[in-house]
Amino acid sequence: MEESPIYIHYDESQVPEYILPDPLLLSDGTRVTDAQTWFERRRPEILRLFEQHVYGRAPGRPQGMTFRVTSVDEAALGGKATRKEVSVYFTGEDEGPRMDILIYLPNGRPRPTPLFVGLNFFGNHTIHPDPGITLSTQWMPDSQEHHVVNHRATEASRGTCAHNWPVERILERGYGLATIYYGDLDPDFDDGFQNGVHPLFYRPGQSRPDPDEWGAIGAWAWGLSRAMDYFETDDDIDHRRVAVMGHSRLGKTALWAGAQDTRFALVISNNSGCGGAALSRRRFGETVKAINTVFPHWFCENFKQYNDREDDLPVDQHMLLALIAPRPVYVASAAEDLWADPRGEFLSARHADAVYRLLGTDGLAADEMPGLNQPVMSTIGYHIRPGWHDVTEYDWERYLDFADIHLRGGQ
Ligand code: GTR
Repeated sequence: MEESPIYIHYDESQVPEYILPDPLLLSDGTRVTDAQTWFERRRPEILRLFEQHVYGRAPGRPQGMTFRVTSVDEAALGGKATRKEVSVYFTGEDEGPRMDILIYLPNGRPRPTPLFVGLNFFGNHTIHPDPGITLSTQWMPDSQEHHVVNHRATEASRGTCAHNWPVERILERGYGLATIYYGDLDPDFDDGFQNGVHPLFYRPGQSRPDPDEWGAIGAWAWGLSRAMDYFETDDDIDHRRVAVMGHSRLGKTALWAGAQDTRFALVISNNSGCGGAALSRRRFGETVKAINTVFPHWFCENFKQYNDREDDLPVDQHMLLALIAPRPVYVASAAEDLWADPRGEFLSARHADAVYRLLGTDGLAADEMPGLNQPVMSTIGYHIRPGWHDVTEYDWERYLDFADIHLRGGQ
């Protein structure tokens, strides 16, 4: 089949007219007017549609999964924190795939502690120069900036992502932080799903996921739920007040994790763009076809049917945010990150508002896109800041403010 070229526009006047699917209309045409119908009928319907057409179905918690606390230092970061490392053995066997969770908890604060959890791009040892963090031995993409040589981290990799993770500040404000290298779940390249966690769940004779089964984003999100399984067992962590956060592809992942797993009390999308918070039908910046071409392993196989056919999707990304309702969700954009379509991210939040209001919250307290650095702190939060695609100090300060309001009732 002749492939049409990938068409990208950054021009608001090029946004086609589109009609969004209505989150409050059941597939049989009935209007949803009460919370019970939302939770019992419409929410499950939308969840299935995202599984079938976008991210793929994921398995649940594997039987036999075990946790092992591999290190604890109660005087980490000059006494400010307790640092723990926990290995999650998905099959219960040491040789099988596992993920390693790094956790910092603030000392001198009441336990159990509310917590942020997020996947990281280059290994747990990159989020802080703390020499006590175990260096990842996993495959990762070669990188001069992160001192990854022959696909392995080196001692020089330590702390190379610290600017994205203000650990001391998070602790100071009374929160813990947990993080996991996303490559522990599935290394981020297209290998036909032979490595990572997918093969653990193949039926006899199956060698890659079915068209409606999970891709890489599904596996990364699944890992966040497995981390939550651990948090539920740790008396130092308040598993009822866990915020899941992610940037970019990991922002898409945080949204999908929060949409599926209602144990996450709050969800944060930093510059998640296409397949994250941004509306696909706008085709602004990165499009469905562009993302499926460059990253053929991120979504389920069925999603490729919507290349250049966004209007045929039975969902759009405002419905992903709606799945999180009534739990607080924060969408953050960056003004120069046009690839991620800031306006499309805002409009998604706008169009999720009806569901949030139906469920008795204040939804999104902004009809129009706010100006730069004017955060909206309603149950749906939103900001756009100046600058590029990145997680900055400004972003984190807003997430901490948002968590203070919605996880600790303003404290
Ligand atoms: C880009 C991709 C985006 C975003 C980003 C990232 O190349 O097109 O969808 O996920 O990567 O994760 O940094």
